[in-house]
Amino acid sequence: MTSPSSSISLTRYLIEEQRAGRINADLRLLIEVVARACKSISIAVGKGALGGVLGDALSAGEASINVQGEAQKKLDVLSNEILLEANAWGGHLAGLASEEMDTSHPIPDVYPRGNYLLLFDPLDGSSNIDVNISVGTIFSVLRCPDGVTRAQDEHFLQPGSAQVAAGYCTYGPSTMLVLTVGHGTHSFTLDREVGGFVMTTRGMTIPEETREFAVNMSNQRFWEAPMQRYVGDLLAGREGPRGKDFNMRWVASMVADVHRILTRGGIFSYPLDSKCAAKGGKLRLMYEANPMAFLVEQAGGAASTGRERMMDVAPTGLHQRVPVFLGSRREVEAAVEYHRAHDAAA
Ligand code: P6P
Repeated sequence: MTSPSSSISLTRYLIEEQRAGRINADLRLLIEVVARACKSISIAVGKGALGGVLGDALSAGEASINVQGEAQKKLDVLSNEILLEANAWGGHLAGLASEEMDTSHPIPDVYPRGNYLLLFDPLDGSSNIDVNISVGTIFSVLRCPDGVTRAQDEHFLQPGSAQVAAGYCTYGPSTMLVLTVGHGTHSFTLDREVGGFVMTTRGMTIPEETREFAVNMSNQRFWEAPMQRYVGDLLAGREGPRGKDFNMRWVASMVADVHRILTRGGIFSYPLDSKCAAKGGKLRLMYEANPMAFLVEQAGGAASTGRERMMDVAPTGLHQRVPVFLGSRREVEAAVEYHRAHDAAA
């Protein structure tokens, strides 16, 4: 059920979730802090060229390269710093992990620690920032294992099913926070005059069927055979085995593509290809695929590696990469079936 509710602020929603016993005070504080950090990132992103924050980050005059081997944008570094600073002193976290940092980041000893672990991609799709295309912040929340006071990397390696909250903030024509605490997926729009997030949709719901797919077609010749067949049948349209025509969208900003799918349906895929297979895929499990999988499943959709439910994957590394299929449930199931049939024949 999707119903516009413009009168409920994010704070009110979180207080009502706490009153209902679905979250505790520390998790409520954590989400409020992340939302406040996203407002600061939205302001920095929104300044564009006027803010002097476009282009590549430099370190000693050279392009700064992160643990992913990717050139960092100035806004990547700034967004990461905003999230680190915002979450340091609240006493709700035992540690943080970021796409932009090689290892997990402990809460400084001068501050109290809490029971949660926060993982994030501070500015996903940042290669689009210089051409003014929507980008976003993705975050995932796990419990810190009992008895652990100084979280290390291995404490973050929990399956997506262990997430207690997940969300993203998309910096587009409007700034929207999309959030789940395990009881539906809900969207909030930033009211810039008030300076707060206001609920836009309670209970986002992904249609089970779709006629729209999102994939980077330039990788087609590098895909595995089942992916070649699956997309080939999509492109064959109504004369082909699928019996209907499909449309394609690819923003190359996961937050923007997933937001469209949460809003009107579709399937998003970044499958294995021979270029990224050695790394396990392109997109990262812990702070891209898992939080998006949680949001999508809570909206009635599905998320898979093509061979395994995304949130069942047992992580082996903080920056582990995985193939991704997510969105309209019946379409994800169709894509998975192509992989199952291929593997069974092999
Ligand atoms: P490609 C952005 O760099 C990102 O991590 C995702 O946001 C996006 O879906 C994907 O990579 C785009 O990858 O190969 O199309 O540039």
